[in-house]
Amino acid sequence: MIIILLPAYNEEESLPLLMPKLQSTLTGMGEAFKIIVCNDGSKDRTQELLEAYAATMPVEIIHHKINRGLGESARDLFERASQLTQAGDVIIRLDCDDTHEPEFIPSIVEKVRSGYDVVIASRFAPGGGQLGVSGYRAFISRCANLFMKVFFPIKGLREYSCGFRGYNAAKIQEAISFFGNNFIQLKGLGFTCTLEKLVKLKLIGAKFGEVPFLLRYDQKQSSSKMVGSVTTLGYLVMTLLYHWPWGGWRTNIRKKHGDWSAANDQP
Ligand SMILES: Nc1nc2c(ncn2[C@@H]2O[C@H](COP(=O)(O)OP(=O)(O)OP(=O)(O)O)[C@@H](O)[C@H]2O)c(=O)[nH]1
Ligand SMILES: [Mg+2]
Repeated sequence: MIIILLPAYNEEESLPLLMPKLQSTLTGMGEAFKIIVCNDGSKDRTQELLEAYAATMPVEIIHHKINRGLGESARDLFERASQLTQAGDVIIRLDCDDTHEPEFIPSIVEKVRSGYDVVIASRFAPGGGQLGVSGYRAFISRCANLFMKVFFPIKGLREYSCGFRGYNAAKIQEAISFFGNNFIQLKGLGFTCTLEKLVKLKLIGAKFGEVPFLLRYDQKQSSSKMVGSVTTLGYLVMTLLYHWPWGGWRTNIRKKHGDWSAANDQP
């Protein structure tokens, strides 16, 4: 089975574009699928639209009355997915602002099934790229990825910040049972949770890979919800928590988790 996870906040313009593409791609793959959407206190017609899709597609809605942020939503989505999945299943998380094209899902699923625990849709892999991204934003994104590569090096990875990824469901179940409430710990710090998941999975010996991906920023309908200052603060907090010499994540979790692979800890 393929489980699709969508965090959604005020996405009434994008959902009518994304959902039909998701349906046709997933149906074409000839495998059972389920789409779990977290509608995080949207103030527009997101909930109404999702209820209409749920009548004709295998869509499950997690509804937060109040906007709780991407971290809380990711916690709910991944916990729900880990309850539903079995060994061999693949979890795909993508944005629903119509910049992540579902056409990349089959290559991600194939790579996960070939033995990778985390497969990232990568703008920086050969054959990848981005359309419609301003020079300034592309520069900021490059700097953020460079920062992540220096402080959280993961072998074979060039793309750290893109949320379009596939996960081996069994590894997510392992992560949730190992970390419990702390798999996604940094909740109130903007989009830091996207990097935290990678770091936590690295610490339990996950194998990482990438597939080339074209970010369609030219198709973006909704306004950006990324608050750069809060997310940057989150990255700094996480860097301290990870590298802190006395009981930081790196030393503590390495000690506790026998399978931690030093081979992952290289650029
Ligand atoms: N559940 C939830 N989802 C959110 C929240 N903020 C953003 N999202 C969703 O997370 C995804 C990423 O948000 P975006 O605004 O596209 O952020 P980004 O891709 O980092 O940057 P831009 O595309 O430039 O805006 C989208 O699917 C949003 O709907 C939130 O507070 N809660
Ligand atoms: Mg986006």
